[in-house]
Amino acid sequence: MRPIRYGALALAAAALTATMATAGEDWKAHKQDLRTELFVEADVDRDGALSVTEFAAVPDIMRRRFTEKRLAEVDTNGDGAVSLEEFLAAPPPHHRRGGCHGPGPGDEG
Ligand SMILES: [Ca+2]
Ligand SMILES: [Ca+2]
Repeated sequence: MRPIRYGALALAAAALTATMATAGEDWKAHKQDLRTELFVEADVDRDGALSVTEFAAVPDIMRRRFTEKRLAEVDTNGDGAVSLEEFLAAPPPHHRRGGCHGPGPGDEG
């Protein structure tokens, strides 16, 4: 059995922790960017704030974006529509990574 070099092990653990922290920060920044995009799209009158009407439209915008992304995945021939063959060939949304609750870390568009 090889002797464990704790120095190297500690360095590897520190590197892994740093990598995970960076990935976490990247994900946070990515999520923040998506939320900012959502805000900008919802702010229809461009006054830098969401009125009740604009704020109420946020779930619809999210749903539309999810649907567009999902359609693009299922539409394998890229004609902008889902044929019966494409529909039947696609796994149901809840079988995908991230499920029906949207993308998680590592799910890139
Ligand atoms: Ca506004
Ligand atoms: Ca198609």
